[in-house]
Amino acid sequence: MSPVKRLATWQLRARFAAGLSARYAAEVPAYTALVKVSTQVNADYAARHGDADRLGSLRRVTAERHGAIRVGTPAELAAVADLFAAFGMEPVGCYDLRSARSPIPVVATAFRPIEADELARNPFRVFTSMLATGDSRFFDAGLRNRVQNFLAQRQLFDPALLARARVIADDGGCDAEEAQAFVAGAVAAFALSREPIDKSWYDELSRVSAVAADIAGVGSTHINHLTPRVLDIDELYRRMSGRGIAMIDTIQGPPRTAGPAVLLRQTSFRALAEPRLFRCADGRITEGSLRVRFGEVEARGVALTPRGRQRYDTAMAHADPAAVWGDHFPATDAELAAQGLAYYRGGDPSAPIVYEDFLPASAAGIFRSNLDSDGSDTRAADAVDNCGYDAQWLAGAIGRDIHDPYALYEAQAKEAAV
Ligand code: OOG
Ligand code: NI
Repeated sequence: MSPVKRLATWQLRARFAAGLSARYAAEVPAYTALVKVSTQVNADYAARHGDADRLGSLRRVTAERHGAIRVGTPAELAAVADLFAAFGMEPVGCYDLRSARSPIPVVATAFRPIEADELARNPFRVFTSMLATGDSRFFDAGLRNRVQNFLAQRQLFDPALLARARVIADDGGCDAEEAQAFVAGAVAAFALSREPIDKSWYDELSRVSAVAADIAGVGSTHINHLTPRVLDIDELYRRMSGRGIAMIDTIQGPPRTAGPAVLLRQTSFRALAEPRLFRCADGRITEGSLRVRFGEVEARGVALTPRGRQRYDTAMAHADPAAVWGDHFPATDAELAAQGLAYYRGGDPSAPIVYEDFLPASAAGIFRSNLDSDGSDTRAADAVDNCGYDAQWLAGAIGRDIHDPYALYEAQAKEAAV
């Protein structure tokens, strides 16, 4: 008997990311253009820069994606955690987007691999937001009840898929012949639903917040964007604009500077409205459209220490961060390392540790720039938070540790440079 071929979780993760990408490409044409332009930008950059792989191999960067999903309850988030564990993706960090300058009623974490070798094999990550139904600045008691009842009745994942995921996570992989059905089931769970949407319910939630409607106005969750990584995001922005694709006004995150790239820069564009079915109050089904999916691209730099992050926040609080950047950041990796501002493997300035996480201000900006309407969310800006969502709460709610990103970078920095 020939030995059964086994696939490790990282191989399942790579297939999962590729499967989601293939499906998204089939459904969102602008994504196909984005991936094509990103691949060209990366190849051109690598041809011109001998050190193009200082932030990861070209193979890793070209395959690299992050996705985003949104769920409604701690139970749904726990189910997501079970599913993603089968792909070697664990929750890292807590992002409270209610405290953004223009608040969004979600708290979020990012599921991703946490070990350096796992990241190098395939770094697929998914920014996962949960609706903050406990926040009375957005949801009064009556609406909260109705939202929670609605959410309690839906099922985002087939229980058999989750059961399978738990076994795979425990075993660290599965047989190749099982893998295909498992990955296909996971990919299908994040497809945009064709089920008719209850129009009056969706509209009512939209008046509270477009995010609330996107999460709790429908019966399923979906990947709302899938983001390739580029080595030169300014060039990508120019080329996409040149193709007539209207990008948002800015590149979010740190400004372009002459020194080492830090953290994460991102920009996005709105996808086209897609046809959807609606069920009206009289039971009639009508055809309408919603714009819920979009395109985004990112460039990653070195991870900053808490000290570096403080400098970053100070620079970003300035009206023109690029103008004051040099007051806060030195111009070389050697100085960033010497001043303890950024992480390097074994302290070696030629071995930057890539920032693998997200930025709350950019995330909130991306949410906002891609939602129809939505003045109403700003109501939370000046009211007091009363419901105590934080990393500890989130960990308790899903029954798993939420990794502290700084602890992960510290651990990598202690490893010897290779
Ligand atoms: C998530 C937005 C956050 C990012 O790249 O910062 C995000 C969402 O729109 O659901 O993906
Ligand atoms: Ni994103």
